[in-house]
Order: sequence, then C-alpha cells, then structure tokens
Amino acid sequence: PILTPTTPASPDTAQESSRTGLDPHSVHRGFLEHVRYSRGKNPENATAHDHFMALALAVRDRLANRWVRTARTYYEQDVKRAYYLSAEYLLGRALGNNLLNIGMYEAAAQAMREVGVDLSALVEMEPDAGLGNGGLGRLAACFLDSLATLGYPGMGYGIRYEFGIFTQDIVEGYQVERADEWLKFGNPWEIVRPEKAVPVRFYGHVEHYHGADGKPVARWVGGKTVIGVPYDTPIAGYGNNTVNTLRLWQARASEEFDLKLFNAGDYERSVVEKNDSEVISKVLYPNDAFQAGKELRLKQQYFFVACSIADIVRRYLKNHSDFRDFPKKVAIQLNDTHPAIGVAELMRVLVDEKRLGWEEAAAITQATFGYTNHTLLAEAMEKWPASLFERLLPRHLEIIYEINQRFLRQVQIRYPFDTERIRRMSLVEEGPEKKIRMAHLAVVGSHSINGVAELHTNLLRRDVLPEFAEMYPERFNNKTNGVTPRRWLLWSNPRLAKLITSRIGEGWVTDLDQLRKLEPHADDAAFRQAFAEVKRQNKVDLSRHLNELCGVDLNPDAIFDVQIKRLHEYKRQLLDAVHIVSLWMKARRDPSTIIAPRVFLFGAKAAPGYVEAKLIIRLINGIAEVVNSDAGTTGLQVLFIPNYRVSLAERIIPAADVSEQISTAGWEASGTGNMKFMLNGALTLGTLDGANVEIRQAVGDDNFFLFGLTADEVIARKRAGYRPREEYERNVELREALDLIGSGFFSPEDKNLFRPLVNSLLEEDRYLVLADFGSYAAKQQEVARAYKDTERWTRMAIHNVAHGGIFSSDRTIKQYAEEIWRVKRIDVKP
Ligand code: GPQ
Repeated sequence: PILTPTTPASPDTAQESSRTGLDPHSVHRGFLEHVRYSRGKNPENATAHDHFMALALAVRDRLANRWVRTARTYYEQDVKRAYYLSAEYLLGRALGNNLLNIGMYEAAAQAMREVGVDLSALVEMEPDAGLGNGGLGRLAACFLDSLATLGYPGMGYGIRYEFGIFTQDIVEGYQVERADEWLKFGNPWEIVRPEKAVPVRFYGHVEHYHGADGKPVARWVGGKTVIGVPYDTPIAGYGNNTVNTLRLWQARASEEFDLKLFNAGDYERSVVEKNDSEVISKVLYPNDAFQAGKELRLKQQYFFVACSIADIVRRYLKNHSDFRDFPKKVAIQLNDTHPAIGVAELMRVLVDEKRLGWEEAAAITQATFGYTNHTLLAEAMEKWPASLFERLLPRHLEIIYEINQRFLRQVQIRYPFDTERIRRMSLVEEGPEKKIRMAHLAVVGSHSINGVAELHTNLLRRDVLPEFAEMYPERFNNKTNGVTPRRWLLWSNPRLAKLITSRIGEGWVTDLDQLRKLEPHADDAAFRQAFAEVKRQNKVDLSRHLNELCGVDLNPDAIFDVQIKRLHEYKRQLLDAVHIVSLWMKARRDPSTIIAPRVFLFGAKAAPGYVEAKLIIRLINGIAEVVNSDAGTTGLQVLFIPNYRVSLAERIIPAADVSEQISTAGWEASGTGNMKFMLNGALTLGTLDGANVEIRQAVGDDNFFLFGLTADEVIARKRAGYRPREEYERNVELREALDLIGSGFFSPEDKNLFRPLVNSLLEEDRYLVLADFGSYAAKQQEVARAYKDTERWTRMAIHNVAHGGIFSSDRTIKQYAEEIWRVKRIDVKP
C-alpha cells in the first residue's frame, strides 16, 4: 500500500487531538510520527512491517498512561497482589486484542484507511507470541486478560524464551520442525528494565555455622551467577483503565567474557560461560504434559522462579519492614509444578537471607502459595533426581529434606505405624535413584490445591493425591477453567459478536452469563437464519484462507468437523482418523451411506521426540491424500492444517460445526478448546472427560453428542483385562479400516509404515480407541442426521452459545481471587 504523506485531516469531533488520543486523528498522527521517529523511514519507503511496528508503538503509547497509573494505584493503595508463576504463556497476537480492549479499533482502522493501509493486513504481520505448548499456556494468557478486565492487581511472571513453540512444516506428510524466530523483527510491546535485573546462583555449596546470636546459619556460596533481566509487556483490560504487567525474564551472563582468557588470546573459551548462561532462556521445551527430566529445564524453572520471588520480595519491602504481613499482600499461584521450586526458594530467602525462624517462614510460605494441578498423567508428574538437585541447587535440597522431615513427622503423628503411607507421601521417592516429587512439595507448601474441572479435581482427590486429600481436605478445591470471551468471541468471531450484540446488547463481553438472553431468540426464525448465515460466512472465509495456505478447495456446505489440539495419544486423534477411513470405505462401496458431506479438519503439533504422535500426523496426511482424491463421489474431505497456533485457532473455531473432544475419559484434565467451540456455536462430540462433563450439564443432554466409556468404566475395563483384539474381531467396519491402514494403503512408499500404530492398537490400546470406536461411529451417524435438520441444528448451536457463560475465564478468575488469593478489584481512575 502507498502511504499518503498528507498531514492528518483535522479532528472532526470537539475532542482535541492529543499525543495519545484515541480518536482517528491522533492515531493517524501517532502512527506517522512512529514511522519517522521510531522506524526512521519516510512514508514512501516504509514497509508493511514498518507500518505494523509504527501502529503497535502508537498503541503502546496509548497503553502507557494507564500502565503507570495502574502501577501507582496498586502501590499507593498498598493492595494485595496475585502473582501468577507460569513457565508458559501462549499469548498469540496482541495488536488486535489491544486495540479492542482499549476501545480504539475503529479509530485505528480509520487512521490506517487515511494512509492507505489495511488494518487487517497489518494485524496479519504480527508473529504469534508462542511461549507455551498448549492448554496450560493458553489458560495463563486468558487469565491475564481476565485479571486486567476485572481490575484485579495481578501480575504474570515467566520466561522470555528467545524461541517459542517450534514452527511446524509438513513435508511429504511428515512434521518437520523449524525454530520459531518470533523476535527476529523486534517486539514492539515489551520494555526491558535492566535496572531491575536479578542475580541468580547455580551450583556451589552450602556452609553451615553459628551466627552471632548463636543460631545456626546456612550460607549458599560459590557456584555461578546468571543475571535475570526483566522484559515487561502491558496487559490491557477490556473497557477499563487497568493495564497489568507480564514480566518475563531473560538470562544474561554476569560477565560478558572471561578477561583473563581473553587477554591470553583464548577468545573462544572466554565466551563459553556467557553462552552457558544465556542458553537458559533460549528455547521453550516443546513437550506438552510430559517431563523429559533435562538439567536445562530445571535451570529454567529455578531461574525464573528465583528472579520472580526476589522481585516480589523487593516490591513488598518497599513499604514493609518485616514479613508478618507478607501473605496479606502477596498471593503466589503455581501453574502446575513447573514453578514448584518456589516453595523452597521462598523458604531460603526468608530463613537464610532474612533470618526468620523456620516455623515462621514455613507459615508465611504456606499462606502465600497456591498450587494448580493440570494433569493426572503419570509421565507428566515432575520428579527430579536428588543428585541433580544436590549439584545445581544444594541449599534447596537441604530445605526440601527439612520440609519433608517435619511433614512426615506430622503424618506419623496422624497415622502411627503406617510406614507404607509415609513412603507414599514423602517428598522423596526412594528407589535405585532418589527423586524429589515436585507435586508433593507443591502440596505441602501451599494452602490451596486445585484441579481444573470438577471431574479432574475429584480424580485428583481420589486417585492421584488421596492421602493428601484425606489429611488436608480443606486445602483441595476445584476451579473449572475458562476462556476469555474478548479474544475467543468478540475478536475472533466479529460476525457472531455483532449479531449477539444486536439482540442482547454488548454487556455479554464482560458478563458472559448474559448470553443466556439469547435463549428465547432460538425460537425466532429470522435470528436462526442470521445465525446460520454467520456460520456459513465464517466457513467461506476459512475455506478461502485454507485455499491460499494449502491449495485445497473445501466445500463450505459440508459439516466442518474439527479436532485441533496438541497431538497426544490420549486425545485420540487416531480414533478420529480410523473412523474417517471406515466412513470412506463405506462411501466407496455405496455413496448413499454418506448422510451429509463432511470436511474433517485437524491441527496439531507433536512433541519432536514423540514418535507415535508424529506417525499419527503422517497417517492423517496419508488418509487426506486418498480421501480428497475422490471427494467428488464421497463428499468427504480431510485436511491437516500445518502449524496450528493461536492465530489459526482464531480463524478455525468460528467456522466449526462439530467440536471433537474425544479423549479417553479420565485423561483430559479439563480442555479449554471445547469451551471456545461452544461459544462459537459448534456442537460438541465428546466423551465424559474434563470440562466436557460440565459443558454437557450446561447445555443439556439434547444439545451434546455423547459417546464412549466413562472414567470409571475405563478403569473397570482395564482391571477386567481389556483385550482390544476382541473389539477388532467383533466390529467389521473397525476391522477393515485397521486392516487397510496396516496394509500400507496410505503409505505406498513404505507398506509397513503404520504397522506399529495398528499393532499397538491391537495389542495394548492404552487409550481404549477400539473400545470406544463403535459408540463413536454411531454418534457420528447421529451428528450427520442432525445436521440435515438445519433448523434443529441451528437451535442446538444457539443453545450452546446461550449456555456458554460459565466458561468465561472471568468466572474462573473471580473464584481464584475470592476463594484462594483474597485479592480485591481496584478501580484505576482515567
Ligand atoms: N496441560 Cl500438566 C497442558 O497443556 N500442559 C501441561 O503440561 C499440563 C496440562 C493442559 C491439560 O492437558 C488440559 O486438559 C487443561 O485444559 C489445560 O492444561 C489447562 O488447565
């Protein structure tokens, strides 16, 4: 686009144009100023990227006043703050969201039109901030939005990974990973604060002696020091003046290079230490709900937690002289066990550095921390070898042993002579290799332990931490996840948002329960038609985008059946895939078996080391190639969309008819994609797992396609000796689909490629794909029949939207704030 280098048209409103005004005139001027003074360009030679940066900086300018005012308000009122510690933040893009939240989207669009720039094209220039793997990281991002929107004094702490979740290419059907260079062209949102850098120690040893007061003192000395440098990102609330902070730590070497080596001419060795230090914040570990047990990962965890706690303590001490009120001013939430070392770190700071007695420090620590568990998967439970701890964090190991000794003494008093219980509850797992159980540390160090959906919390109490739930029942509670309606409805689905607002006003944006007011409109044929038209338009838009992206031509009249989430066996993309094969085989024999044409969409990244998951991606692509070749006769299409990420989800979800939430019951802690689909008028095809249970409760049995074993039935089936081969023998359609996959039909270049997948299904089938296949296939038939009845389908979809209110992360955050953190909403004055 050509930038018209005119001076902005004078403001047509009475409002005076100001340096950071939200009117088009001011935005126009701010943009041009940034083109010149921040980008150093003439309007004529500014690139599209310059335009993006200039507009983003103009928006940041407009956040700045609110940002400093928010900080000042919190400080002056000495409010209690909630600190969210998370190794992951899956933020996605910020430009559109910020424009919308501070109410300047229209002004920016007009200002851009005046200079001949298309705002929606600028939005597309921004790389996703992909500092997370999946649900856990995206939940943290939704929580930040809700904290700011509700006006809570909340702050996020994490790591400024130089490389976020990898970029996924699909090459000949296989996933190929590339580095995510999200910072390559600069990040307009962040502000670095080198003056607030924090030193962090690693390795070294502990000295014990007696202080002047005769009390024992421990001193952690020696080792190596790394510097944590904070980068702050503003988090704007919707429709208020609150701008909170996400503070991400980058690792910097404490010494640029070793002068002695440098002077001796050994340049290479002189920078080794620098590289060793700075690698800490280099890259996000790409495993979702899986612990790889790498030393660098433990370094990352301690690095950001130590920086954050030092920062929190520094802020507290600005206006307090002792620690008595610490829990009255500070709540720290642990996003899973990734930051659980914080329990030992706060103890170390209070006992070793601030010289508090153990008991007092322990009481403060426990009153400060809350712990959220996000998974029941055994392979995700973090356990670190004690030997690694001893080398890397010797003082923390001592502290953990001391916590454990005192804790186990309590257990012993409560349950005398129960040595088995003590063994199970210990923070230390004995065995060939001693290991520290981070979940137990988090539980013992916190006053609150929560799961993320009703079912998950119950299973956590019953199966994962039963002895802890028995000993401390009052600490366990549920906080069902939620999603922010700003990003996941208002921003991503403007057509639906507009239609909703036209009927019930705009109050739903910050009070999502108001969606209930849509219920009567389901009886209005005109509304149903408008609603269906929105969905159809969204499908056309998505088809157009996917055509540009992948060169496919999708049928927007087909059912858009979508499964987008990380690739994991428990999520059962394989169940979806095997069913597609069986549908296709039937359709080939008799096209009349296809009740309604259907487009199956997948999007998923597999952890780079997860062989089975990568093979499943290859299989889906193999199936797509075959099925798409005769889509004309079967009406079936399959597409694996490469590089699934937040910004793609924003396009896909509004266009979905069917939301596949088909994990083996008892495995998905909550799920949050399920909530986004529901809010966008897709119907859920799902098992009774995670928050699906609550979604079904909310919409009612008639508006949810349920299939599969329950969590208890899954356990019973396994206990009774599950034999998947019997399912295979029993079900002809299943058998022929598995046989076709196993035969190499979808991998002509290597006939045996998918044998391991098929064999594993026939021999073990850990996730009961075969056991649930029959009921899944039957339910899919019902879905197709229901879709044919357009009026009824649309009613069901409206019903889903109308009952989606409780899945707002605003509801979730209010519950955390009131029941765990005890923090209050603060009005930030304009
Ligand atoms: N989850 Cl432990 C992740 O995305 N990554 C993780 O490392 C762990 C959990 C997910 C979980 O699988 C989903 O069911 C939840 O909805 C999500 O966390 C947020 O709670």
